[in-house]
Amino acid sequence: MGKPLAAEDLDNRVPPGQVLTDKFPVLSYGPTPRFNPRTWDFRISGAVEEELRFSYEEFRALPQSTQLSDFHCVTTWSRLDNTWEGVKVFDLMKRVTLKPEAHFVVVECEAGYTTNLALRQFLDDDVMLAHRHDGWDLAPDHGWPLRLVVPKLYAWKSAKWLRGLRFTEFDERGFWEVRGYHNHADPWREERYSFQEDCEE
Ligand SMILES: Nc1nc2c(c(=O)[nH]1)N[C@H]1C(S)=C(S)[C@@H](COP(=O)(O)O)O[C@H]1N2
Ligand SMILES: [Mo]
Repeated sequence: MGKPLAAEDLDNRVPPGQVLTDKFPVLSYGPTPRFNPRTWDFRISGAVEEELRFSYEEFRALPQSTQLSDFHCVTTWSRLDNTWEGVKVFDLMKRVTLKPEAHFVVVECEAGYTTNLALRQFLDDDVMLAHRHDGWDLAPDHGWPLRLVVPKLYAWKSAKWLRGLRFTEFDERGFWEVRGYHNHADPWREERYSFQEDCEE
């Protein structure tokens, strides 16, 4: 990383209980899937007026953006100032007409990994479908060819190896959210574990 951050900046950037790293650890449940550009597609389904399917070429032709953001894993490492390149959710959603009952999204990945977000979190202007990180194509272990980046939430919501989005009326907990992790995952509130949800109003 570049120059060291001043202490007051660090307080604003590093959520409670997190430790900084310059490395980029790999956290995956299960093996890294193989990517085949001829069979890969990206599907938008559920509570939408028209379901959509993008081939790999069609997806790569979507408008590209670059964004800088921080990344916080619930296992307590945080990596600041990641440069992500890809498609902003804001731009992708110009192609999608949601039905009025769409309130949540299930993010669908290779091998059955999923994660869930409320629409308000998903449509935030820093959420992105990224294919590059810090000037390089994503490494296979980091989600090549496409991953979600949700900077404001713990990183298990930043799903790797994306294949689609399914919009829903009701909230459906994802892979880690049914295995003891918090449904909302706000690192600033240390929303780590699902048992904490019982103490909230
Ligand atoms: N498909 C999929 N996405 C995933 C995971 C996973 O196991 N499978 N792990 C999550 C977790 S717990 C974290 S911390 C981040 C880690 O991303 P990285 O391996 O690129 O650092 O990816 C998230 N996205
Ligand atoms: Mo994680």
